[in-house]
Amino acid sequence: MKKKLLSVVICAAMVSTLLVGCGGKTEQAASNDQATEEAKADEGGADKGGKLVVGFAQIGQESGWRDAETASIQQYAAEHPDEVELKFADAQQKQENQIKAIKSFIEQGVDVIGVAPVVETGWDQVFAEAKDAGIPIVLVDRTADVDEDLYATFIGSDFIEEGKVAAQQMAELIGGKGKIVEIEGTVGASAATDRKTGFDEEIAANYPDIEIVASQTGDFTRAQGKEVMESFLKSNPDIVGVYCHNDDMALGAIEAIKEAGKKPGEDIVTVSVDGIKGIFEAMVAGEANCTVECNPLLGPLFFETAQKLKNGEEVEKWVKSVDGVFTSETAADVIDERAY
Ligand code: GZL
Repeated sequence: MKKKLLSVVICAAMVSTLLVGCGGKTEQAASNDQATEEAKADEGGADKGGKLVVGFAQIGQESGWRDAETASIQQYAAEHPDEVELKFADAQQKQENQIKAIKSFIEQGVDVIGVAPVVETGWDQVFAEAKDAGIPIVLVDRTADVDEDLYATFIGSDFIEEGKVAAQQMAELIGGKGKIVEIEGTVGASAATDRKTGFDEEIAANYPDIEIVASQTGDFTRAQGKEVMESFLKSNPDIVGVYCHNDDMALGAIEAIKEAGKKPGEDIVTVSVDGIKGIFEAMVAGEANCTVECNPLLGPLFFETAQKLKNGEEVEKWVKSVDGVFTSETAADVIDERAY
């Protein structure tokens, strides 16, 4: 239907040009020519009509953070219907579904493709297809292990820094000594790999009396975070802290700690990443201790960046999010102003 509309617009523009006759063209005819040329430039592509048409291949709904990011992207599109058209795909945590979505966006001839790569590897071919089609790829909230010329930019946080800050917070909470455990994010995801690197290297370099006695993936979900913590508590009854690569897993770990008859936030302190509302509620309740923020509200930045790319403007290779750190000391003061 949209393609038909586009061809009608092109025909109408051409007919009006012809009606003016072969002599000097009126201003209207000239502007119709321009419209025809622009429409032709878009021929075979999505119905753009000057609109920014983007495809976004989202990972899924594994965490509160992910839901907040999805809402931010969809809300921006809903609030700017005359400027942007969003084609959104939820991959249910499967890379093959993200790849299928990207291929479909390429066939539809979108202007820009956004993707939150569920894992770092396996993207070279489909990104090369997008490049061959002249469609820039924007990596959002996770990076991919590909040549830099296969994507336009990465919009997201510094996960290594997040891990380093989490280690410093943990050390402060346990007085620089004791046995702790680590619950990792999705295996192969840049956010997990780098948060682990940042944390483990900081502990090894500066806190010789802190021992990470166990580390295992909880796949960024609350349910798996609880399961992993249950097993950790059985095999390590003397741990004093748990570091989780996201708040959802920390909330699961807190449930497990309580069911084991211990006090989360006191007997076992918690440090996690994201800054979702649920962890602020746990900190206010005294059951969690610290969250390192990772801003998910990337919708506006994503569309602004996509528009720059459509306009042929240069963009930074890494558009870094600005993140804060929040503890149980200040949680009650800020919880009401939290946007996610
Ligand atoms: C971080 C993002 C991570 C969040 C998790 O940019 O990729 O994925 O920290 C989410 O909550 O699952």
